[in-house]
Amino acid sequence: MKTIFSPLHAGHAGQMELISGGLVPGFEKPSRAEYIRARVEAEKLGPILPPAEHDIAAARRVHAADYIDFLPTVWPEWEKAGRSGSAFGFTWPTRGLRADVRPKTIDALLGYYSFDAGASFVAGTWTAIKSSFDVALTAAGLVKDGERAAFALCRPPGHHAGAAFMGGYCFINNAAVAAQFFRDRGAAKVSILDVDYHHGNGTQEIFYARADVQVLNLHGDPMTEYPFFLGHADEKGSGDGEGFNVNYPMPFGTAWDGWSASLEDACARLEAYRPDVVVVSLGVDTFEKDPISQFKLKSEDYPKIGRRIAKLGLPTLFVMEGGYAVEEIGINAVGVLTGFEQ
Ligand code: Q9C
Ligand code: ZN
Repeated sequence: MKTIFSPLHAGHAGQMELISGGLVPGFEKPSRAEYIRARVEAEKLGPILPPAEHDIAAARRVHAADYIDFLPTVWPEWEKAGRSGSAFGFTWPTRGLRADVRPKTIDALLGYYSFDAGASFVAGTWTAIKSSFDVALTAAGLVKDGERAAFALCRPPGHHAGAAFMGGYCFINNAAVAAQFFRDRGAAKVSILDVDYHHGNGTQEIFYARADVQVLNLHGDPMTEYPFFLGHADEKGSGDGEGFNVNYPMPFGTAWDGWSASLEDACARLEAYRPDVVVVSLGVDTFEKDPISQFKLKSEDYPKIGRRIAKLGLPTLFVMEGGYAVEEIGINAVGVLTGFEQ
């Protein structure tokens, strides 16, 4: 299959994140995408092509217009305020506070448009976000035009970004944008299968009240795992969307046996839904050596994931999400793709 990749991701570098009592260099770093790109080449998965530029209007189909307009202003406003380092918020409108009044300073706006301090900006961040969006839409275009599958090597990732919030290393929800792109170009139904270790809270929020996009999420139980405040099994969709959101929270230590049982159930739900196309939010932070995760999948498990997804027999877009054991991220992500092609 073809891989779409942009070198512009590399400008999103050196950003800091808040974790375990300190400010540390972000785990979501450029080498992640470079390891994957190198492995695509080594495994001869197929050609690696640059993205075509797409109108940002496609992002407004799933995100609030004011949120999308805000993103390119962050770094310039941060510099105007005399700041350097990483731009992130430190105050959030939680229960009992006013989330309905849009504030006016950069510090307040960063809090207003995020749910954590995990999506910080540096000088090259907006360019990288836009390139990741272009990567997703270019790969989606290949699948729309008849390719069996394509790989959007997105960086930064997207599944924690909601209609009007960023967080968890995510700014624009690339998988959601791609799903909407398929809907806008003739697909009646789309399924998003999110296999990243963390719950895709942004994807769930975007499609929660919709029946035309089924969202299936396999992840660490939010009772004890980030992003904590969404992803429980009783979240099944609302209104028209009732029954079209499915969560599979799993405990720390889950290995292939438990994880693949959830995958099997999710695939059965997906087959019953009969979508025209599948978008896979492909995170490989389920890996046993991932530095921020608690599942126990092994490198030999990833091709099995790909084979099971291939058995669905549907056009498939793979969108890169998380995965932080940089040595093995390429082996595991490309393992899913080569397994799919077997
Ligand atoms: N102790 C993605 O995989 N920090 N985002 C978690 C865990 C944020 C993950 C801290 C993790 C975000 C796309
Ligand atoms: Zn993740």
